[in-house]
Amino acid sequence: SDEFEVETDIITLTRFILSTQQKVAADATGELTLLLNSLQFAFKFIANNIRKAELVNLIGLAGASNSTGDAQKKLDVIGDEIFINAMKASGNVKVLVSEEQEDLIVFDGPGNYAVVCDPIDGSSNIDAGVSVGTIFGIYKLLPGSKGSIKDVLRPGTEMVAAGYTMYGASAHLMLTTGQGVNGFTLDSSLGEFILTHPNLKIDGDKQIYSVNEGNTTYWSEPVQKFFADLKKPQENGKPYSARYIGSMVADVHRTLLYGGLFAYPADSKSKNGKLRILYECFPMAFLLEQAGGKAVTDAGERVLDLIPKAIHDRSGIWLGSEKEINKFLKAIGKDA
Ligand code: AHM
Ligand code: MG
Repeated sequence: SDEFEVETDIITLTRFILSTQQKVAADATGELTLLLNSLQFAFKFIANNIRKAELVNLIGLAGASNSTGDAQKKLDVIGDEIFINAMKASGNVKVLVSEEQEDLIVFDGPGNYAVVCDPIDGSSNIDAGVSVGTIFGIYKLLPGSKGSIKDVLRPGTEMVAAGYTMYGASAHLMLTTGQGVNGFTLDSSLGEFILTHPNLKIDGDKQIYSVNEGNTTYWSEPVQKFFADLKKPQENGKPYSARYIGSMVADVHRTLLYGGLFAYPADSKSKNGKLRILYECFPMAFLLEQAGGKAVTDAGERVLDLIPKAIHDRSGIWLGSEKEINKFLKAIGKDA
């Protein structure tokens, strides 16, 4: 009621999914709804562990060990286990690809979906308290499939849903099922993700670039020139601002909210780029496009059109507002 300034009709993720379910053609059976529900449990569980981990690490640094003297499990291992267990328990996932697992996992039991994920992306940042996140994408199994690698070695255009959860001051979930992007924030006291960014569209007018400039010497000449030019005064008389967190989720999150461009190009050191096609590039490209932006490869091809040959394949990636990506396309001589 207004009297107490309390919003009493909030839209939780569960409510949102249930109310949009009918509109998602890929989810005529409601199975995707159940799967998204299992996913949100994994996100809450990981968020909870990340919050605790910082303290556990600090205690560890002070020379204490836990009661049994065991070394604490690393957070990427915990995140991976949480994710695998949640997907297995959902009963709707047949195939799982995780950055932490060399091979894909095919679960016994039922399931019509394949999930690809990076359970804790940016984990090298974690001890400094910098945001990390879980990136995920979902495919429906191919017709008649009992679950195989073919279900995931497909173009990103065939994903039915994708997104990420960023574990920052609060946990933020950005989700697309192909009908725009919706953002949710975890209210820890309620234990619910609340719709906070409905139908999010990327801002096209911010001059921000986000790239690891420490790699400049490894970049191709056009890439070096492209970024050098952003540092010169632009039409508005000002050069671009540089922002690089080094956690893809956090850098993409800022790009979605503030605009600009994020890139991890291939270079002479990482010949195929660094970021993984299936569970890093595809979900982010899907989100960006659904928010009105673009995501392309170093050659200027649409990222979602790539077809990975192996589950951990990599690609160079450029993503951001349409305006920024068109600028890059122009710079490499490709028509937007
Ligand atoms: P990870 O999956 O091993 O954590 O690596 C991926 C991360 C991304 O989050 C980030 O965009 C990139 O690596 C940063 O790499 P670099 O340190 O080379 O700039
Ligand atoms: Mg990663």
